[in-house]
Amino acid sequence: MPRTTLTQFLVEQERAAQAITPELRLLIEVVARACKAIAVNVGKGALAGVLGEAGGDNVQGEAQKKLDVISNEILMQANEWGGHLAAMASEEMETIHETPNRYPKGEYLLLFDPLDGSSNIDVNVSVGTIFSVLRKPDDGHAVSEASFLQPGGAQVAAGYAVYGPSTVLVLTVGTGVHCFTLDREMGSWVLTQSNLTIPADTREFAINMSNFRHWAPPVRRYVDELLAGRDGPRGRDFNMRWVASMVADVHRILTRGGIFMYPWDAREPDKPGKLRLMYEANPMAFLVEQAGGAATNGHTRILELMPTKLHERVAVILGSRNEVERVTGYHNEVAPAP
Ligand code: AHM
Ligand code: MG
Repeated sequence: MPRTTLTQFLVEQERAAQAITPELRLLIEVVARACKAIAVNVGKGALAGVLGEAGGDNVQGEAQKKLDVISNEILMQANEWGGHLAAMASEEMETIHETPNRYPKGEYLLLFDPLDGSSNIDVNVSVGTIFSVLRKPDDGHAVSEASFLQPGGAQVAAGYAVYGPSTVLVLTVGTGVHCFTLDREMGSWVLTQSNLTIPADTREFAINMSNFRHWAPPVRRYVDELLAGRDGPRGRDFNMRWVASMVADVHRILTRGGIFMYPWDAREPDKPGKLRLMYEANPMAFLVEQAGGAATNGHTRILELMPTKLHERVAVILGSRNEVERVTGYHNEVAPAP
């Protein structure tokens, strides 16, 4: 069987499915190439002196790791000259980065979390890159932060890479979810699974249980019922997994089902959640819905939320449809969607 590379796949999406423009194809190829470079750096670890803290904080007040900074640089440099982007935004940068005037400007906007799960870097557990692509609004205005403030439903492509035992790239352009594995010898992404589908039911959940006391009653109720197992109202046992890298947790769910939650909690009541809407929740919600799953903030589909700022946070509940609908129902019983 001949192998399908990412390039072939994208050309087919452009030609036959007419799902992408040549510019979007270039954009995705450039992001995928940057992910290869990040994989090389992550893989060298202590040998290249890339582990540990960078010595500063990002815009969210979180300590940056050296690899956060390196990954951000790789994605920025790879993307700014190709002529496909109007601007970029990143978890690691306070404001947007416009394509410099010395390069041609394109019609797309790229958002990314360059290295998600970075608390896992130093302990050699899977980390990854998450990205989301929007079109610059055709409103005659120069690109600005406001150009990025579009609901997740407007994404034209989204994906993530996981730097794990193998390096994978999972992608959607709105025609299902497809998984590519990096052939390290050839240096190419090879299609290894098409049309990933999340089963509607599951017996596996992912949540940071140490926050139990801070959760809202609907989340406590749901998790209590899971923990009660076959003696409780669900009448069956559930298993728990928590990698603390969203990329790895979502990849498991896209592979074999499950529910992932990082719900609102009372630690910082003014923040709706820990995870960021525009470059974590939106791309993952697009992928999960494309695979037949569901993604809400407890009340509303994530893809329908209108962002008000670039680094906005959001509660996230995603994965197997029947479980997500159950938790969302528990929230809406207590208080209907605002
Ligand atoms: P990061 O983007 O700074 O790495 O933070 C996001 C990560 C997610 O990958 C993961 O699901 C979550 O934070 C883990 O949080 P916690 O350490 O509270 O369990
Ligand atoms: Mg992250």
